[in-house]
Amino acid sequence: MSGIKLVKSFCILDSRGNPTLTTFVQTENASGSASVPSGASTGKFEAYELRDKTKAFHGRGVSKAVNNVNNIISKKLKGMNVFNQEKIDYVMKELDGTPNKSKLGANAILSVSLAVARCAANEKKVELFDYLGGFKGFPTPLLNVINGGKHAGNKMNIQECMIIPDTKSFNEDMRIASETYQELKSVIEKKYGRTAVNVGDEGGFAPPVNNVEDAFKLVIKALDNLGYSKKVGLGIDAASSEFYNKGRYELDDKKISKTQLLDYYKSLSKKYPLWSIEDPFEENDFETTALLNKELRGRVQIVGDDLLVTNTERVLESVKHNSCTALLLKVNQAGTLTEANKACRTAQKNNMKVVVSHRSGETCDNFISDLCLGWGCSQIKAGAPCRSERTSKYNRLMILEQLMKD
Ligand code: 2PG
Ligand code: MG
Repeated sequence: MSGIKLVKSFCILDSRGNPTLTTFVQTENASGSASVPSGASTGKFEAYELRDKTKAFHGRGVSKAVNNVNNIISKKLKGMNVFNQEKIDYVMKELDGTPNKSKLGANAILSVSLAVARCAANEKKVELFDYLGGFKGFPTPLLNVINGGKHAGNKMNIQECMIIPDTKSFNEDMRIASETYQELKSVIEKKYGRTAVNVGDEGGFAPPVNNVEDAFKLVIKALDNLGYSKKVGLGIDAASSEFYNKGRYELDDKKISKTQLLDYYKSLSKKYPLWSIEDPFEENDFETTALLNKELRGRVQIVGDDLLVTNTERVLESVKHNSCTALLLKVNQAGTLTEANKACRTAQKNNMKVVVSHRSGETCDNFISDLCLGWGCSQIKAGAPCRSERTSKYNRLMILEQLMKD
């Protein structure tokens, strides 16, 4: 038994310059801290992010959430065994008492939940991934190299165009990713000029492309120049709820039906080496997602993000319909480590892959890298191989792989 002595939260800024929380948990012998990320294209069914909605920080302040940790949660957790993650998460969930953590805020609760795990690992003097379940292999990275949708100022509605290097080593994957990223920069600069190599929220470029095919062509040119076309697949996050409006999808200046959108994905998968599609249809549509999955079965991974929101019931709904072959796992969609773990295990038990994911608003906290190893998740999506809040996740895994080889 190692009792919690102190729980203390602070307001810091995330990668978009918006406030978020970092929380410290202390026992007699150890301490641990964690910071929470924040999404822009958030799913309707995610746990609730508590914001002050006052003049400070344009309404995005987190002082209520910080106070909830320091004045309410901390009192309840004092003396509790830091190794009893499930009980601690349960107590916070009960203390909140709402179905979506809207009273205390999922951001407040998650910051404590993650810091408790870090403190417990430090108390045991083991690496976080060991504490979370032990090493189970390195993931394949999905790197968002061209940003669109809510994360950029261009006209591409599809939010993310990703490269998926898939060699036998994580460091080799990252070398390919880094080289491709730099080559892509030259390709974009040649075609669109110097101003087009500015980057979006996740570190990917945001050139003035009109659609995802324009983006694919740029990436394929970069891969061809380097001779990597055979080693690297493409992925998209359509984040389609963002361009869904009253039964139609407003894609590339056209209003199309779900059937037309399905045909569009099919044609993309025939023309390009497309390995993964995330949120192809809006966040309630398990059925059309299942239709697409059936049509592309085995060839293209179908990932549920806004559709599944790291929620066990929604994962089971997907299993029932056969909608997704992979769960996108974001700890802040669930609000506690225990609930995220349950969604993860449910997906894995049902033969789904799990893609551990960052948010578009991030900090340099790399908790998710350890989580990916400890929970045996086969993929990680953490943005471009650029900007420290993105590379901190990849770098942790690069170092661990190099260490394990020595
Ligand atoms: C997504 C994420 C992360 P956001 O949609 O998958 O890339 O974006 O954090 O804005 O929801
Ligand atoms: Mg997404």
